[in-house]
Parts: sequence; C-alpha cells; structure tokens
Amino acid sequence: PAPRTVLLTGAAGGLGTLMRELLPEYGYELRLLDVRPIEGEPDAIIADLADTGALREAVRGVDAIIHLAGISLEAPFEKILKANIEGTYNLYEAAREEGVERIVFASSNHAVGFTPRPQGDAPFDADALIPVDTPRRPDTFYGLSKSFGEDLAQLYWDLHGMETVSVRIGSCFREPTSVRMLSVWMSPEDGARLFHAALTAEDVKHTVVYGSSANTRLWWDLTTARALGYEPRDDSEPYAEKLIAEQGELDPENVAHAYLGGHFVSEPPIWPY
Ligand code: NAI
Ligand code: 15L
Repeated sequence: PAPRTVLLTGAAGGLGTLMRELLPEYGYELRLLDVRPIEGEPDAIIADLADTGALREAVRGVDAIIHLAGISLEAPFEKILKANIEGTYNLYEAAREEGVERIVFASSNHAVGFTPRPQGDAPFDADALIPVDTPRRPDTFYGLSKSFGEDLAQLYWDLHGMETVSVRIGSCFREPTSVRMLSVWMSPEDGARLFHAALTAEDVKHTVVYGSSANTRLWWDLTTARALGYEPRDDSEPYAEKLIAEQGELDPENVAHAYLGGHFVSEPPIWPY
C-alpha cells in the first residue's frame, strides 16, 4: 500500500516549508520534526537529530520518512559530522528499530559537485548528461556528508532491506535566481511530484536520482527519476533571458562556473548557525 503517514524532518526549513504546503494535496498526513519550532505548527516534534530517544518516538508508526533535516550549506567538519553524518545514522537506526521501510533522503548535487558540467550549447545531448553512477566527487564537507548518506542508504538496503530514494537535489526554490540554477532548478511543484514518486514507486531498493525540473539547460540525466514515475512539468527557461541579461552567460574560464556544484567548489556559502 502507498505510504500515508510520513515523517518530514527539517520541516521548519525552506524545502520543508514548501513540502508542508504541497504534499498534503497528495493525501499525506505529515508528522513534522525540526530542531527549531515551526510557526503555526504546535504539534511539531522539536528535537535534535542527536536525540535518539526522540527520534525513536518520532518514527514510530509512520509509513515512510522524508529526511530533510541537517546542515544545508558548508560548515566546519565537526558540525557536519554531528548533524548530517551522525544525525542521519541516528535516524536510520531509529527507522530500523521501528520497522520503517522507506526513506526519501535529501542528498545534494554537491555529492558530485566537483564533476565538470557539460560544456557547449544547451540543450545537451543525452550522452553528455551526467549519469547518477558518475563517481562521487563532493565539493565540500557538506557534499561529503551527502555522499555518506547515500552509502548509508545502500548499506541499510543491503543489510536490512530498508529502501531509500536518494534525491540529489539541484536547487529547489520558488524561482531560479542564477544562471547556474537555470540548469539545476527544481520547481517546488516538481519537487513534490518527485517526492511523491519516491514514496510510492515499488521496489526501489536504493535508487539514486537527480532532483530537478525538465530544464532546457539540464546538466544531468533524469532517467532514474522518471523510472520512479516522476514526470516533471516545469522548465526554468522562461527565467533565462532576464537572468542572463543581469548576470551574463556562464564563463568557461571561471572556476565557479565549471562544475556541477557551481560556487560551492571555490566559495561555498557557510552555514550561519
Ligand atoms: P534548510 O537549512 O532551510 O533546512 C534544514 C532544516 O534542518 C532547518 O529547519 C534546521 O533547523 C533543521 N536541522 C538542522 N540541523 C538539525 C538537527 N541536528 N536536528 C534537527 N533538525 C535540524 O535547508 P533546505 O534548503 O530546506 O534543505 C533541506 C534538505 O535538502 C537539506 O538536507 C539540504 O541539504 C537538502 N538540499 C536542499 C537543496 C535546496 O535546493 N533547497 C538542494 C540540495 C539539497
Ligand atoms: C544545496 O545543497 C543547498 O542546500 C541549497 O541551499 C542550494 O545551495 C543548492 O545546493 C544549490 O546547489 O544551489
């Protein structure tokens, strides 16, 4: 049966807020968790991913988990270790102990951020698109923690039969705000479509997918995402003219434009907390 009750970790964050708006339309009952309180959500579970007792209670009885909680930018290794590496392990252990069989893991393009982007004119040929099995090349400790999360998911499938869809999200915001985002943008509505597909597709084992809309300037291969039943409907192209007029085309000589991870490879944004 399709999962109904879903634990959404990181529910106070940007993507969590978007998914709180969009996922109930698909019939999900969301249980919310974050270390920060969520305005207007008095029933949300306020807990740190370090709190194994709270996690155990939070996952009890849910059909699936969408795991968004964690540090979403670059940070000192010790902080990434605690929130993203140990935190994700703690969540998987709680899920294993409570018999939760499906997790959707918010991985990131930064797990492969040091992969050179396709060069030349978009749209790129299918054989130029970056496949999901490209060697992982994290661009930050942050990206490294997402690489760990994907391996953890594989281990929990192989060892315990727990299924995960690891979604290497591009940039999921209301609108694309940079020329790079024209290639990696995932509209919130397509994000909800992809999470729904990841929650309901059968027999996913551990599947890695890229998370983006069907952008004209797409850099990566959406085949594994589409195989889950995901049909993206949006394309960043209507934003292209304005963004390129403001920012110029991507410059092949600029290191911050040369890789999938964009400016994360040279000047990553730092987690402010
Ligand atoms: P965000 O920073 O807005 O939200 C993350 C949430 O996790 C925050 O509300 C924060 O309070 C919570 N959190 C952090 N550490 C925690 C801990 N130890 N215990 C419990 N909660 C904790 O990030 P955003 O943009 O909403 O991203 C959500 C997830 O998706 C993150 O895992 C991020 O790495 C991933 N992602 C997001 C992308 C995007 O375009 N928004 C792109 C690629 C990946
Ligand atoms: C991410 O992984 C970040 O969490 C998000 O804030 C964006 O910076 C995104 O990648 C991106 O690559 O644009």
